[in-house]
Amino acid sequence: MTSGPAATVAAGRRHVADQGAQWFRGCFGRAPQGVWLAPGRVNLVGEHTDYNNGFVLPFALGQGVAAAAARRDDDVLALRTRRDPSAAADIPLNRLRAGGVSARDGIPGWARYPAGVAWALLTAGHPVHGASLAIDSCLAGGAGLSSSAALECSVALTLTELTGVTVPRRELAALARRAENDFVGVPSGIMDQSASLLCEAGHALLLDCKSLAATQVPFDPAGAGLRVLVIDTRAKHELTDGEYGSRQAECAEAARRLGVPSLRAVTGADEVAALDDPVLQRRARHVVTDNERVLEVAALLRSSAGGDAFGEVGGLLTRSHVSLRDDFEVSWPEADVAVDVAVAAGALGARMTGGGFGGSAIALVPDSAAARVEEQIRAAYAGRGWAEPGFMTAVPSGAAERML
Ligand code: GAF
Repeated sequence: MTSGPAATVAAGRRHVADQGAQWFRGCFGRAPQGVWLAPGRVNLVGEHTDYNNGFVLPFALGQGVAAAAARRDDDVLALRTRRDPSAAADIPLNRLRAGGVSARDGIPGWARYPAGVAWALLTAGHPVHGASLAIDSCLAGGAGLSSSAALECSVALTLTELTGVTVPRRELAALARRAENDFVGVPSGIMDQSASLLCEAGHALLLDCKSLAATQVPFDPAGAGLRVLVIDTRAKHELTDGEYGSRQAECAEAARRLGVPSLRAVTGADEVAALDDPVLQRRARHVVTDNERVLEVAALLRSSAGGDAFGEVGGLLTRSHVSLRDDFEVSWPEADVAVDVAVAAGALGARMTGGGFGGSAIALVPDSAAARVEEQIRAAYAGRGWAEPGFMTAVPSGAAERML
């Protein structure tokens, strides 16, 4: 029998898929035709760079969202979630076809994501059949681990496979993002959906968000006696609260004033000195330097498949956090404390991950220091009267897949 992190991930995914199938039977009184699971992600480095046409380096988690589903004859999308059984939605597909963005009115918050995916597929000219979907998840919501994109991607795969159409995964990622931007109304970039649909086990995904070229970069912390510790800071994160959108607007304004199509075109941090607004200068400096850090981390991982290079990788992660804290100003006190304490307790590096203002931090930690890092972060939180943080080891895992 195989053991180790990959086997644990496979067993965990199987468990949530089985649970989803059971939940489907309870909701709809029959067996599902299949169960599809899409993972959340951790972003190793490259934050707020995706919507600036830059570079990102996420990897897929073992944990994700499962959609158990079967076709229906009545052209209705019937949506249920085990997280909130009372928030059921039965949506006629012709309402989505005709209604565009206003079709979301009256649909419960969580169900806008799957409804938006059906809307995006239909709008792009792909057929969508009526279907019953029962959603289950082993990924914490609001922890900055991309549970929304996991939901979108599980539904995108479910609806296309149930209908028997093959949509290339990059196009599916773009459609899932469109659902989130134009139907749900959250202005996210392309990173999370790409990670959920394109990552490979044992790798991080180097994504050029301008050309959309995706390269698998070997990433095996366990092989080097390390782990990526995810610290759920318990500060809830929401992309809809306006700060994310205002950072996008500032980046667009900085690019406009620099006379470039996007901040991707700025290749040296000294070029941002031409901006006389100090806030725009800081925002741009973060984007330019984080793009550089992504390429440096990817090169280090490739050069020695991790091994000796992890010390340098750690340093780059911590510098990314400092840049997000001081220049981009999207970190939050619980993340800053987690990062400082992790590094002082023996982590090679640490940073917030995801959009910011709440959610999770990550730390690259030697196995021998993991217990100490956790203990000291716990103590630092308790000393400040904060809620106890959550910990898990993130295993670089494969993309969305059919489970049953
Ligand atoms: C969120 C968004 F959804 C991503 O597109 C990305 O911008 C990220 O924040 C910040 O790097 O996860």
